[in-house]
Amino acid sequence: MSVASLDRLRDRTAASSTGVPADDGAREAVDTALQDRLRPVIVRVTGRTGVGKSAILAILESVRLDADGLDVRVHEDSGTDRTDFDVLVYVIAGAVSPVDTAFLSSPPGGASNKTVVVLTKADTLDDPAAAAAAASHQLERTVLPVMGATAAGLRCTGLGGMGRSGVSLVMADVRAVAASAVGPADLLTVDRFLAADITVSTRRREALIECIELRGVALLIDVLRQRTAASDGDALRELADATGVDAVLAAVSTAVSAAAASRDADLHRSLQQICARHRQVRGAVESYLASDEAVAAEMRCAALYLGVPIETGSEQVVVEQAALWKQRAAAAGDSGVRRSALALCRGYVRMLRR
Ligand SMILES: Nc1nc2c(ncn2[C@@H]2O[C@H](COP(=O)(O)OP(=O)(O)O)[C@@H](O)[C@H]2O)c(=O)[nH]1
Ligand SMILES: [Mg+2]
Repeated sequence: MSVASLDRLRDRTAASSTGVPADDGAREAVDTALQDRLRPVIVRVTGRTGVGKSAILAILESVRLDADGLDVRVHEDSGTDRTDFDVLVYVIAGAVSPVDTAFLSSPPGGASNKTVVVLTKADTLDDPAAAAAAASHQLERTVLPVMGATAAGLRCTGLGGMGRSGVSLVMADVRAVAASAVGPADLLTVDRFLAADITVSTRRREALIECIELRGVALLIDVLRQRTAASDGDALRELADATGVDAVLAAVSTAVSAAAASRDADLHRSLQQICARHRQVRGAVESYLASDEAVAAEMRCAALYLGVPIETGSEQVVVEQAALWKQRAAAAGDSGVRRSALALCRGYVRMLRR
């Protein structure tokens, strides 16, 4: 949605109400609805103290989340404040606690599609996939396992790597450890690793752990030993894959896009209510709602709501889609489905006219 068409709506509303004091309310209502539409998308990272939220926050801050042109703000809190948000990333570590269950059974903003649950510190678990599956079962929603600190260490400066306290990952040291006699028994605990009799200094080994955790170091050593020709980039990419961070980013990204798209649905709903209350702005609002942009936005919201793609292609494809959604609207029992099917039908018809 371009800001220009929203500006046009604001201007038209202002023009239609100039000099009529009773219309200040209408103009303010439209302004508020537009401000709500354009405010930044808030991603709230929540969970108990010490679960590892800060690493998850660092990961989310290291990427550009697409919010259809809106700013995205990510912040962290411990679940007690009631600030408004668009997307909730709930972080757990280890076993699910009753606090987690209670929080997630009635998350503050409702709708579970706004919530992504992650099980971090996966590097400390023997079987992260099994632990995540157990947590998913308990919480009755998908729980994504992630090695938060390792992924954050890899991301802070791209794949170059930078630990929490700004220590960067020295691949030469990782290679030196891989070339040494360090064995699986030395990688069981941090103490054992630091005590191992190898040439890489203790301080340097600590820096590696600081950056990507012991498990990250162990995984990198494995990769380098198994694929001796692997470049630093290849090895780091493989470690990044093992952290599970991609699935977390994909889930958050989907939730952010959905939040951005639902802003249009909210805007259109507010505008319709404003129209019903204030006759003087009806013309301006209706002409906006009939614009190509607004019809396309409604279509995107509807496609998202119904979980279907928007088909593009030949005129015939578009005609078929328009007919199909008209039919589905007529057959729909549920009013949300009917409204969305109609929006899709209208959208396809509009595509034909362009
Ligand atoms: N092993 C491991 N430790 C982690 C991970 N994430 C965080 N930690 C550690 O857990 C502790 C609490 O982390 P922090 O992010 O500050 O927790 P917060 O209170 O939820 O923000 C710190 O000592 C972190 O180093 C992780 O993925 N793996
Ligand atoms: Mg923190």
